[in-house]
Amino acid sequence: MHSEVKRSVCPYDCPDTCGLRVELIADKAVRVSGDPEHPFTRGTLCPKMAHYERTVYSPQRLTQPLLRSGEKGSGQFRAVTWDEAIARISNRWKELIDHFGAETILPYSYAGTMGIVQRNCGESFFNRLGASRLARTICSAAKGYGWASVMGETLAPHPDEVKRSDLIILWGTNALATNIHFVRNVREAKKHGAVVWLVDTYETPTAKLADKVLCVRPGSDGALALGLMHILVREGLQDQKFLDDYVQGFQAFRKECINDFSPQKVSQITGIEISQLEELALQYARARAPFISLGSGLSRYGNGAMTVRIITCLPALVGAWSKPGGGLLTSISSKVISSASVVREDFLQSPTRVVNMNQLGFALTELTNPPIKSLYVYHSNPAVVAPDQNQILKGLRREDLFTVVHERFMTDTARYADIILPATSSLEHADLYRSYGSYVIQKAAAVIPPLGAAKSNWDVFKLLAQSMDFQEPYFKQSTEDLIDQLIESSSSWLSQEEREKLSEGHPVELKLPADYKMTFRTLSGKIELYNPQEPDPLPRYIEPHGDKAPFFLMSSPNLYSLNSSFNEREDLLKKKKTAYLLMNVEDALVKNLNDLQQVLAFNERGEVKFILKTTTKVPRGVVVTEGLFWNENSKTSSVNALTSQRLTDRASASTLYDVKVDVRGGE
Ligand SMILES: Nc1nc2c(c(=O)[nH]1)N[C@H]1C(S)=C(S)[C@@H](COP(=O)(O)OP(=O)(O)OC[C@H]3O[C@@H](n4cnc5c(=O)[nH]c(N)nc54)[C@H](O)[C@@H]3O)O[C@H]1N2
Ligand SMILES: Nc1nc2c(c(=O)[nH]1)N[C@H]1C(S)=C(S)[C@@H](COP(=O)(O)OP(=O)(O)OC[C@H]3O[C@@H](n4cnc5c(=O)[nH]c(N)nc54)[C@H](O)[C@@H]3O)O[C@H]1N2
Ligand code: SF4
Ligand SMILES: [Mo]
Repeated sequence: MHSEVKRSVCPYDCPDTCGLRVELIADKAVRVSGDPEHPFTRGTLCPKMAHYERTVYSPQRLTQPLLRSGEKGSGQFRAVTWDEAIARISNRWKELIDHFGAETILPYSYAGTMGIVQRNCGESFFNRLGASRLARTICSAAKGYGWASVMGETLAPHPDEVKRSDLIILWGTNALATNIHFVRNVREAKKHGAVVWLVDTYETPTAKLADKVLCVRPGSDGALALGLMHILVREGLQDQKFLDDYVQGFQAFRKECINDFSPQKVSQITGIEISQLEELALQYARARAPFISLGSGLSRYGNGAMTVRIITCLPALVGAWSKPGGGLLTSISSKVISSASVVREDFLQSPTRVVNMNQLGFALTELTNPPIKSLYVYHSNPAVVAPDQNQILKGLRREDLFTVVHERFMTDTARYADIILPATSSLEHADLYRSYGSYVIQKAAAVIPPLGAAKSNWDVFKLLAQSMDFQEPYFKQSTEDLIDQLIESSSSWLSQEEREKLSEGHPVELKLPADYKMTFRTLSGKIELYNPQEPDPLPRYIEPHGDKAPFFLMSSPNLYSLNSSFNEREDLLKKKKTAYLLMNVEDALVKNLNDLQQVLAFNERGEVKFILKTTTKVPRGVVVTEGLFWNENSKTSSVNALTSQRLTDRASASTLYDVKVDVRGGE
């Protein structure tokens, strides 16, 4: 039979944003592969997306609107038409708005799809409605804040820069699982002799890539960075010319921030041997072009923003920015395409209440004036991914909470819905994608028709707008119209020809100015070790929150899933196996626990079953689990039954790794 190939883009929350080739036979996607013409990902995909068609055509896909017919959470539903589902939602919302005001409605969304339109279009609808707003800070807000407090809006280094580095620090990033195309660049640098250090809380799978591994005590990386800077300044290895010309506040920083972070003190705080501190500091200072790739893990602590702020000072001390191959890459947030035209802040009649997404449990059970009476969840699975699961589930069980979930699958969140709306997969709707790991932008058209009655996020908001009697012509536009406006808004960055290429679905890479790495977009025009805009103008080490329990709990990503996505896939679940808890062999001995026995990790918030794996790759006092499971397939709570709703020092982000537990054997 005749087959054709169309381009698409991976929609998931992953820095790589791979270009896809979708092979179609009679409107059916039969094979998904990498697009060799994509400038960054160049034709390879991760194991999750290599069979994306299995997700798209999964027998578990939701294909029609459903109305709850049993107890909340029982998973019993009956099919209804779209007309009935939408009418029920808008009627209920109108009643609730009359009684409580529109802020009684809380939208909850995050990153099921990273497409600019489908990810953000709900904001325009809820702004117009006057609903509560959601602070979408679960992932990397503190990391972004820490970077910006030193570098402002300076453009991040291109990911190819690392190929020319001779000393690479992979800092709090399990890149072999989460950023595989960047790893390819690191491998290339290694071929040319680069030395790779990994700084993490345990020997992650990425340790395979590293020449040296430093296991740091969770939440103490700020002290580590201060210690490294102390040593290199003690040795007089700072780049004084660079500091004089391009950096604000080095003398004050030297005197007040790094002076008393001696190797002895830092070793005590971080658990790292003095000799290792000295070795890394000297290698970093003497490298021709040192490069740091900074992950988000270390920013998800009570001191997360400050930790990132301190680490971001490091390259300035050695003038890494002026060297081809040097710098620090945390995240690429190109301002080339703004989402303003789909967020429509101008629809807000007055500033509405903001609810933090990391405190959903609190919002559903304790918030008043007005209480949350309706929750609308789309492209997120808060019952599994958000902290303090038990309090969230308590909220979701409330009989008086009207919950609507727009989803592709029967997730743990969807189980608690009063109404479920079926969502399209990325092959069934159009969008425009920018990446946070490269400077490539790409549009993807819909390449197959929607499965069953599934609809895209924007198409549902259009129906809701009509049913809520919104008159704005804005809500009559097609997804294509919105994409065209976004592309148009990039005219100061992209030429006419580039915009045409983009409209036709080709990947387009932003051309960076030759001096972009040395153009510091801060208020002072310099790198701001001293930042007078900050409540504390100089960075200082602060401690993480911690808990009163013996083990720090790391819940890191897994190669075979992405947050709670891909749990629908039998093939990937088989590889992911089960929820293991990795523990140091000596800790297990002291606790009288055996390899592969069932254990319970617990703290004051909850308890979760795991299969114990004893190992020497995890230091004492730390336990690790990799990947999130649906409660339904793991038959236990999500690891987030243990995490807390506490927020970071700045930017109100999550503190998902700043949590301690105890462990015991048992059913
Ligand atoms: N303990 C712990 N918790 C974590 C993390 C961790 O490392 N440890 N990681 C955190 C991080 S970094 C993040 S970013 C968050 C992520 O949290 P979420 O953004 O909630 O991510 P997912 O679990 O992938 O859930 C996305 C859901 O969106 C659905 N979906 C996909 N496409 C569409 C669409 O087009 N429309 C609609 N309506 N639905 C769609 C998918 O089926 C999926 O169920 O989780 C956080 N939670
Ligand atoms: N396969 C796969 N890919 C993914 C995801 C996934 O779940 N699976 N998630 C996606 C998402 S939403 C995101 S945000 C990105 C995240 O990608 P990155 O931000 O690059 O971070 P991760 O690779 O998640 O790794 C976080 C690491 O931080 C470590 N860590 C925790 N606490 C500390 C600490 O105090 N100090 C140090 N030094 N390290 C610490 C953890 O052990 C873990 O190895 O990856 C994306 N890609
Ligand atoms: S999840 Fe990441 S690595 Fe995998 S295909 Fe998507 S963008 Fe590429
Ligand atoms: Mo994330």
